[in-house]
Amino acid sequence: MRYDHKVIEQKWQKHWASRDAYRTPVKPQKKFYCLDMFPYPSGVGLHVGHPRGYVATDVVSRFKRAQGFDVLHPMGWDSFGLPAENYAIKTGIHPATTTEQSIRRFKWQLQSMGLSYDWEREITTSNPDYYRWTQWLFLKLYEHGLAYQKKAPVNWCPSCKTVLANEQVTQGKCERCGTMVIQRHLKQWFFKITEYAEELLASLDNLDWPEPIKVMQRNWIGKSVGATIQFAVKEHGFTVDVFTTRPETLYGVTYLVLAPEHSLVKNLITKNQRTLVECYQQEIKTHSERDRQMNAKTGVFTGAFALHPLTQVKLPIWIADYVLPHYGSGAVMAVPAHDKRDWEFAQKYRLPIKFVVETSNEREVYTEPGKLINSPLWKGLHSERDFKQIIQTLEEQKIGLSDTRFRLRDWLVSRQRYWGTPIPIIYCGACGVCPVPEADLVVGLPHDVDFKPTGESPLTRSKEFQSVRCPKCQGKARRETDTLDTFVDSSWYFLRFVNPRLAEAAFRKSEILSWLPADLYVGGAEHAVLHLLYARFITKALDDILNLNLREPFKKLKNVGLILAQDGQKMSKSRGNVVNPDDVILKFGADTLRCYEMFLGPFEESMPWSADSVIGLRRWLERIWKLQDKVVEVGGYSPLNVNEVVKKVSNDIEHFKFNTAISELMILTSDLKRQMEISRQAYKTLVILLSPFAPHLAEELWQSLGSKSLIVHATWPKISETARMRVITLPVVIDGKLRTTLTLNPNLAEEAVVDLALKDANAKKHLEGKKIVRKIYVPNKILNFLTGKQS
Ligand code: ANZ
Ligand code: ZN
Repeated sequence: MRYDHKVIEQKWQKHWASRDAYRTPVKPQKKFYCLDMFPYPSGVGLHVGHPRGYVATDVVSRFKRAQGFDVLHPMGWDSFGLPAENYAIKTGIHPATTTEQSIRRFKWQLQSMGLSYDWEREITTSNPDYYRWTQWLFLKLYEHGLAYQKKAPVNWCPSCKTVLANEQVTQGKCERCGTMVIQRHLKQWFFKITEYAEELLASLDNLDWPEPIKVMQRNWIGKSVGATIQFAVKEHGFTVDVFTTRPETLYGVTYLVLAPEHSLVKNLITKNQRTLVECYQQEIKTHSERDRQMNAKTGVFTGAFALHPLTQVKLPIWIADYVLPHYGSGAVMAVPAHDKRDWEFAQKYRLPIKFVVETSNEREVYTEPGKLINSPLWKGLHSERDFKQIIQTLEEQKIGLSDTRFRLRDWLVSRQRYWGTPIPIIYCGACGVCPVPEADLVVGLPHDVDFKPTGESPLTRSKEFQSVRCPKCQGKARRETDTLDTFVDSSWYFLRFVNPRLAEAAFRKSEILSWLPADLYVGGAEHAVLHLLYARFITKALDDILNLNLREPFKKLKNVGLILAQDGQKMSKSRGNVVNPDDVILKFGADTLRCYEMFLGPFEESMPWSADSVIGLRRWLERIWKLQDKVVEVGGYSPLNVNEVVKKVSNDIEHFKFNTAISELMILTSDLKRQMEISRQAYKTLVILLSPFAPHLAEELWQSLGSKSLIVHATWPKISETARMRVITLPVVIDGKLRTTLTLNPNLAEEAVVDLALKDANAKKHLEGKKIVRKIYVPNKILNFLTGKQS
């Protein structure tokens, strides 16, 4: 019989579905929540890179089920977002239509890989029964002061008349038309993630996450410990606060710099400098924050001076692009001798430079720690070691306070877009900003809307959507027309999987802990910061609001490496190097695709696709298929090290070393292939170890071995149990020389033992052309042959 993957795979996929083989247990005893980052269902379908992570979580899910865990392994669709909307703008096809088609295609592709998702729990973020609860989440945050409105700069293309996401701005220009993008200030909604900055940072330490991801999150949160120091501006009678991480360099300050947007600037400028300063402020408005940090520094003098708090020296106050308005206090004490940016700026505008940390070369900026000099208050102190003491003196002298700042900003969640969750807010002329009452949810996204970009939210063009009664006074009011960032949709979906069909709440509080935190979360490293940080924040916020007893959503995180094209490039439609999983499945089968993707190399590394290796994996599965014919009911070869193999494969799966798990199984396969007869038990072990990787083939073989139940419900071999499998190693000696060993059942009869020995390849070689004149068999000890010349 031929290994016909098409027949086998379709047969078992149907069978598993009809038997609900992957239904999640309702009341888990020993839970394992195995989660994939749910995909955005794009129009082009999956390429072979996508399933790598999905196959890995599938292998782990099957392995855990076999080990007796109750597994939650769900899948869903992150289906709101820009690509569908942009496609709709281009083609006129409604995003709801394209989204539905894409989901159907994605789902079909995933199902054809035999992934063991519980499809009963499928969720779609663009469905009202999901986004109703995203709106509920917004209301909860609003109610607890964690959602608020303020004016914020947005990227604005004056030609397209639209707001652009940062990703749509390249080198300051609009991605579509090339016009220079400007910054406009619009009222926007924010989530107060900064309130959780300290905890988001601190609890990273206890997570089983890849270190590079933790480092990226730490940098993104960007905690800086230092001091805020006050500088008096005598003639105006106020002070300028500056935040510094190097308070010990205070004696080296030679000027101050404010962000051009700083609110004090207008009070500071002298008559002579007014025009210059105002022109500069206008110019800066067109520069993005990134440009301001990258490009050569520019600035202008305000005409005003501040007093040095220790020396009373007059310090000129400048404004410059390199000082950002939303970090620290938006003002800097410049120490050109010890800060690179200040050094460049001082060189350019001929400002004084004063060294206060000892260096051997005062012609260059010195940013390292060292002994303090020219600092009367801190004679002989060290800039780093005596940091605390230095801040203490500042506090005693009442010129500064110990201070900690974070780089993290609040999360801007409103979008002037159509294809997203409507923000559940109503504006009333009399009552102001009113949250939609929970009972009035869902605020449905209207279908017939002109979503052409004009800069306004498309929903403003739906009068029907906008006009509403005020929930407080019943007067005429209007709805918020912005929609939520899709990262809000994905910031809580892992909670919805617990009760995905629940109609009266987002989840049942009492059931959250029966599954969460997710024991394993797998996805691409591109989500290192935003998604993972938002999900952590929302979990903490919901815990504070609802007492969920859950501080972190994902216990263990693994990042899947990319699959590159055969040429080593990224797979992309435009390069024409995309390998489609459907083709591979058609030709070689889903099991081959799955095994190949797991065998490819270390899970977290990028690897090029190799068509040849795919064939190699297919051949391996064929060899396993053919081994069926060698299985005997009684006796037969049983490898001695089978216990070791079980141990190794289990360990490798546990540690995401799928490639070495498979090579271990390949070695076992070769070992079995060398034998004439193999024991049923040995073959069964191979089949079950294979089953997480190649479930269809394993199920087929399992059934042909006469099993009554499904392999997907079978128990993983226990390591101790296989150790007790009674086998012995019997040395075979030919003419006084050890020529081979046999692994066999100790109860085998003498004829059977001799028979096995005569079929052994090594023994055969040494008996070739010879006549056996005597054989001595000592049961369980030795088999001896003496030969004579063949006559
Ligand atoms: C004096 C000084 C001396 C500084 C020195 C550095 C080195 P991090 O570590 O990123 O927190 N700074 C403060 N607010 C700023 C703003 N709004 N825009 C741009 N720069 C700002 O950096 C903190 C340092 O960045 C602060 O310490 C301040 O310069 C500058 F030898 O103060 B420092
Ligand atoms: Zn009202």
